[in-house]
Amino acid sequence: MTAPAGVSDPTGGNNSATDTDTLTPEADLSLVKSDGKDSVVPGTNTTYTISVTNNGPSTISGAQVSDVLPAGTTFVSATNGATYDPGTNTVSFTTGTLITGGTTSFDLAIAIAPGSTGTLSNTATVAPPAGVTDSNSGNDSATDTDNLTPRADLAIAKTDNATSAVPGTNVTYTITVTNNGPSTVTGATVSDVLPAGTAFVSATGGATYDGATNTVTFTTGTVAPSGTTSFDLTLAIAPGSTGHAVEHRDGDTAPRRDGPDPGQRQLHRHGHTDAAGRPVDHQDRWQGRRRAGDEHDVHDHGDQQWPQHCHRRRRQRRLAHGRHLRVGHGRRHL
Ligand SMILES: [Ca+2]
Ligand SMILES: [Ca+2]
Ligand SMILES: [Ca+2]
Repeated sequence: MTAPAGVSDPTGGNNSATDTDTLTPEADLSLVKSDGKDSVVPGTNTTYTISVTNNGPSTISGAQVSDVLPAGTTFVSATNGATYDPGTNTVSFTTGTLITGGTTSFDLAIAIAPGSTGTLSNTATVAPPAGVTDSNSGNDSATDTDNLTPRADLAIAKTDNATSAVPGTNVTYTITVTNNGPSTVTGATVSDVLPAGTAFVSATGGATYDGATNTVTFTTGTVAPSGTTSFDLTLAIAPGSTGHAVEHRDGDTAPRRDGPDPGQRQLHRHGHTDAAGRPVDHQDRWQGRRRAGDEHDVHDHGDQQWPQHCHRRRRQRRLAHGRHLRVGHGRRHL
């Protein structure tokens, strides 16, 4: 400030003044988080996209996002420089510079434990850089919640480890349930309707027999993916049994027998394992009447995944005491 011409200012020291303000950047940061789903399957992964937006008014740089992984999950991967600290079980992400209206994001993949139940909630939170005030804290966190919907491919196999049975004796089947995942299961039920000409003797593993329905029922405990559980079922074969049964097996469908069907015996299987534990996709077996002196055809057709491929046809004559005399041709490819 300077006095007009002709005016003297006796005190020059008070003719200038400076106002200094500390700049206090202010930005409303907001965060959204979603995996785009309402339900997820235990034993699989899910991937969240976590986005931060600067709603202004100031430009910011270096906002911090943190995400503590929920119980029952494990870190798989993250993009855009986000890091995982096992010590704190936390994923951290630092934004670059965000002008007003600017957005940045990263993806976070986690694995959900196969035995998880209920819901899965995962929260991420953004905090402004040091010296920046967030004028609205109500949008700094976001939680994605999914229903956990277990899914499991159950498979069943049943074998007595024999290809023939003698009337008047007992036969013991081992019935094995396999969980091919991805989720853990508890309390799967196996039911086995006993075929005509047999009587229940015993069962292991807590399996029970209901005489009214002629059905054996077995309930599994907890079976993790790739896990198996089994029980043994012993039946008595009626001494005069000349019948036969048609047995169907398909994946995890409970074994079913139909019959007897006079004069023949059929066995039709899908998706079981052979006596050596190898998977067999398909097997058909047909036998004629099984009385001493009768001839009957046996036709086996198996597609065995590793490595056998078997096709066999033979003609046999049944002798006394359950023995067979081969009277026909046979061929077998391995
Ligand atoms: Ca905010
Ligand atoms: Ca979701
Ligand atoms: Ca199945």
